[in-house]
Amino acid sequence: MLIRKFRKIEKQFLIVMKKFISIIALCFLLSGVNQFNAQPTPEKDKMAWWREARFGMFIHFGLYTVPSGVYNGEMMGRNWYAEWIRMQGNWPNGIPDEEYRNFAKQFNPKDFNADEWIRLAREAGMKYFLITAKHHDGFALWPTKVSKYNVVDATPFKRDILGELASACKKYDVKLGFYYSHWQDWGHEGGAMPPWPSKTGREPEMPQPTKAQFGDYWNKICLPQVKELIENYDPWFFWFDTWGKSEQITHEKVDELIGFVRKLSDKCLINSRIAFKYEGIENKVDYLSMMDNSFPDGYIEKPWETSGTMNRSWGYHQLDYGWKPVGEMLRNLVANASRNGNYQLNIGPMADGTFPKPSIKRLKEIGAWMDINGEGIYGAKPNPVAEQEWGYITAKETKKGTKLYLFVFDWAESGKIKVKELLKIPTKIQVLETGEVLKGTNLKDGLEIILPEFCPDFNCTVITVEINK
Ligand code: FHN
Repeated sequence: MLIRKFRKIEKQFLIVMKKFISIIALCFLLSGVNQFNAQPTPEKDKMAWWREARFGMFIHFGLYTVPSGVYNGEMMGRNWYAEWIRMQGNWPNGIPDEEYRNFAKQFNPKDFNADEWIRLAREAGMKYFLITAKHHDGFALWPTKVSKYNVVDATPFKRDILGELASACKKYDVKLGFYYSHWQDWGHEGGAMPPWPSKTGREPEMPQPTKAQFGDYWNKICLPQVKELIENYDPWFFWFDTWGKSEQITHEKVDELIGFVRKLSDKCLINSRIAFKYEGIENKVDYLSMMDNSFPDGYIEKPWETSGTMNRSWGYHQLDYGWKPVGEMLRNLVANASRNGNYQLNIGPMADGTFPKPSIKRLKEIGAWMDINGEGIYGAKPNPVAEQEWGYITAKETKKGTKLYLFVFDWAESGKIKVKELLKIPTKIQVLETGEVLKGTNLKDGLEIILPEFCPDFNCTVITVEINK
């Protein structure tokens, strides 16, 4: 009797142990044991789509689009940011407020077609779309109920631009997000003004609102507008914009705004530029925003992005001919992806509502490249080996092991490249675009690959390296 009881207990113990061992084994497998999958990230969080996407479109569109960088025949001063013409046109005094507001009467982008904008973004391989719902000038691209300074009430256009874009985003499965200037607002009483004087010391001092005035603006304009944007359009993310020392955006205000968004939406992401020089902000927001056109030179663990211009201005500037070559923008995208970051490429649509031709051309070229090579970008993990001289690397886990994507930007005259620190033996090396199979040799400090005789793409040729577990 006693023996039978003991056997039963022993059997149960063995079952429990077996289960325990298989759970441990599974954990071990999932945690990854080789060089490439050492840090798997559970992607069941609200950041999953954002990490997967890697590439988005940024749009600066508003009243500043009417003068497009030129006021009374004079190009605006100080810098190329055409959305700053209210302050930098009529240099160094800025355009008188009343005159600037009058641009609303001319704001009539008759050829605006939300479907076309989003289709162009989609065809360029962009998975999300970010637009200036309200920039520093305070003008809103939707019929906000808390101010008449908006596209429906103040312009002959009278269409809810954000509403139309929200529908197009749904149609093309592109995630919508809003830029919202919560700090500077030159169009509403109590909104902060630029923190002049700056380095040049030439600019006139801007009178700043008192704490009470800013508090009033915050409660009557900023918070209600953020609420409207969430309730009307259900955005996937916000891109707030603080970039300098601000007396107004205190830590309390930042915390309040973060809490406010979190309460209204459980999916809406928040970027780090909601604050400036706020220690620990990375633990309160969802992703980090670099400064304009800033590209870090290494891996960053927290999800991050760089917003970059296609020429020098964000808003359309009729005299900005400094269009970047496609290769440069591809390099930005790929470098960021290989270092765990996203890239948000800006377009400044023109006053008629269409994209400038040089930007359409570039979007199409990028799209053609992404059609073939995008598999090494979307959902790819950052570079698991060393940084390389000739380009960048991303990685994907496959059933058999790992697939590395080598983005070769600098085509070596020697006809070969070395993948430093890659010591695994590859099962296949291939050019992604042409399918050409390449030869590789394992050296003691890396894998040497013989490049194809003809370079398939001088912007960036992608080579895949498959490695079994
Ligand atoms: O002042 C703005 C500028 O106009 C533009 O919107 C950029 C985009 O990153 N953000 C601010 C400057 O960093």
